[in-house]
Amino acid sequence: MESLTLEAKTRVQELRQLLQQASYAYYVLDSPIIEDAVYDRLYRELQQLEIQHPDLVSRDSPTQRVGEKPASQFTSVRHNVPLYSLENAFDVEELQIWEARWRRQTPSTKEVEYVCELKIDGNALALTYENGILVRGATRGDGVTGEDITQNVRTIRSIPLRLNMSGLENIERVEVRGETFLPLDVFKQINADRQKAGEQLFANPRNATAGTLRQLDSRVVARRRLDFFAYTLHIPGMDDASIANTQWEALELLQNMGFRVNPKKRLCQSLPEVEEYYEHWDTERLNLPYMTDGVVVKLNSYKLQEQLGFTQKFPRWAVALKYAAEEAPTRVENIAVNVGRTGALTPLAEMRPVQLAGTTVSRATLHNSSRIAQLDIRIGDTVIVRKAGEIIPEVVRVLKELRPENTEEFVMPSHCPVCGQSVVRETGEAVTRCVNADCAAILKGAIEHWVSRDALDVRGMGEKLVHQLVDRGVVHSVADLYELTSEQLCALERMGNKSADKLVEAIAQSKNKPWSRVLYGLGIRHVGSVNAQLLSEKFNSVNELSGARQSDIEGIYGIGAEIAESVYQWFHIDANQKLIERLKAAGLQFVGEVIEVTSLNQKLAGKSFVITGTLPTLKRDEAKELIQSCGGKVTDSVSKKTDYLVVGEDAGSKLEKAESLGVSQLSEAQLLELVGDKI
Ligand code: 1X8
Repeated sequence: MESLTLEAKTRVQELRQLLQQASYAYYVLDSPIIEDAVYDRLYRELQQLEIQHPDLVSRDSPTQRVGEKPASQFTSVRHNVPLYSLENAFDVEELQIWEARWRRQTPSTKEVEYVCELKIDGNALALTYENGILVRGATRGDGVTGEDITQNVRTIRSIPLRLNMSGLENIERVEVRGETFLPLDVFKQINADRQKAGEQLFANPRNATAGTLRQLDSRVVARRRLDFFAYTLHIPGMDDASIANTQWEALELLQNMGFRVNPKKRLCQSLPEVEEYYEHWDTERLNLPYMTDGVVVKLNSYKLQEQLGFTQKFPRWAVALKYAAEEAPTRVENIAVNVGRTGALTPLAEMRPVQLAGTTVSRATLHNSSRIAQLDIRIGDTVIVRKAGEIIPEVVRVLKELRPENTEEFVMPSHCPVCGQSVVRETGEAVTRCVNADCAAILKGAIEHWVSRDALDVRGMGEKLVHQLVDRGVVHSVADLYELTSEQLCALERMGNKSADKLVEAIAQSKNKPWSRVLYGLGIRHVGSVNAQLLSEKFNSVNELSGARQSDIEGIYGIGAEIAESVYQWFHIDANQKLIERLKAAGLQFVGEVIEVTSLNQKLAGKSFVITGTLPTLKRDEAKELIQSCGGKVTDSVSKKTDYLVVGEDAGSKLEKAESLGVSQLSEAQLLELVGDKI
């Protein structure tokens, strides 16, 4: 028995070490060293041993991350070192004022170094380690006291349960501060699940993180995949120069101890360099898989930090340089209804204009009536609007505390606001549609799509012009475009002889566009440019596609049942067949060019690729063309069917997705090697 226990003990230690290394490689370094399945097997072996030998269970065992039964409440804890908040600067000018101020305080200081780090939009955590073991995790609270959420913190995979203390063996206590956050894809998934379950949605990832941290049931927390970046290290006696002299060194130390430190940090030698960093990340941060709301600028030297000290609220040696808000409150003055190309009725909030991320916003999409009901948005409400990247602004939530008495609920109209015909909402669908093929709104949308860049690319045919043509009854179908004369166009507002001639020419030019573009231009539901390409390759003419069975269409790699059904049905509507006949007569391309095997190099045949990030030499289109010319397929999103992810600089969420699915990655150089002598 004795020796059996000893054997078990050795094995347990071995397993823990291996699992800990594997999990560090996976969660902190982003570079797995063993297969998931192998990890699972070793993990289960450890779990079994711990069940058989309960005395061997220890706090730092990888099995202790799964969460425990619900706590009844959290207890308050006083922080060993208070957590300060940061003073905000909202532009470069305020940053300069900040520098001038600290310089006045230490007039003899000349050249300095600044550490720039991204300001993660999450929740601060204070972690305490004793003899290298995590003993406490607490929320920031008011900075002096927070809540003990150790059980929950243990479930965060990128927080080490045991630190690498080599070189720090004599240190008893370590305090680490950092930001915990939900990656954007996890946030979206959580909200999608909540929507399905009819639960209230989280307004943003930070609220979702806060909500998760305050979960009393740490098993729920464990499922939510929180992540963590460490940024501050406190060691009693830290001023001992043998440990660290600067913030930059502290970040390195944190990394060596086993923490994830945000890799986008930069050591700057002057304020203009800081400004450059701030401007660079203003746009680049939108490609990151997590939310950031500014840049934290710190004086690198601990000695200087100590000299400057703290005000009542903030350290004088650091500042948060924030980006323009992407969320703002405003009031809904009306809810209008827009009718799109597919006939979908989209409610639009018309709001009091508000500054958002540098632009004025006065309208936001409300998506559909279920979403309005779910958020309970009424005309007269004060709402929070958000703009994320290039996406159209949207309403995130209602400030119900500010709701006046006379608000008005929105009712989806029973008739199309454009053509007046009855609208349809199919059971199980969120969308209400106008199904009148002659509806002016649908026609306008269809023409705008037809002339758009990725379709027939008719230059000079903008939205205003299309509206005039439809409103004046000059055009009733995209086919009518090909009968337009210069004289007809001249009669329109702001249209001279010359531009009219040019436009007629541009329309004529579109007849040379290939069959795949024509197919895309038809605007069949679910047929975007990628699917149009796939379909046009399989069916070399409209006649072939039109005569295909639904199962033939669905047989194409990358085309699912929903798409196939939509295509099949579209071609079985009389009006659509008539449209094709007219467009054929006008001279548009409904037959593909015979695809010669331009390259005997079909090394990528049957392989599916996704491209992400900026490649060192090839433009994205060039890489795509190269892959296609070698028989490979390029799609926009990573799935289990993806064979390779071609990765460039600053790759975003696609890379994470690929990693989680175990999709192979290629650099540009590896791609070029794969296609060999092709170029
Ligand atoms: C808050 C944050 C800091 C950092 C990143 N994200 C934050 N939200 C950082 O220093 N890298 S520092 C900080 C604070 O001191 N309140």
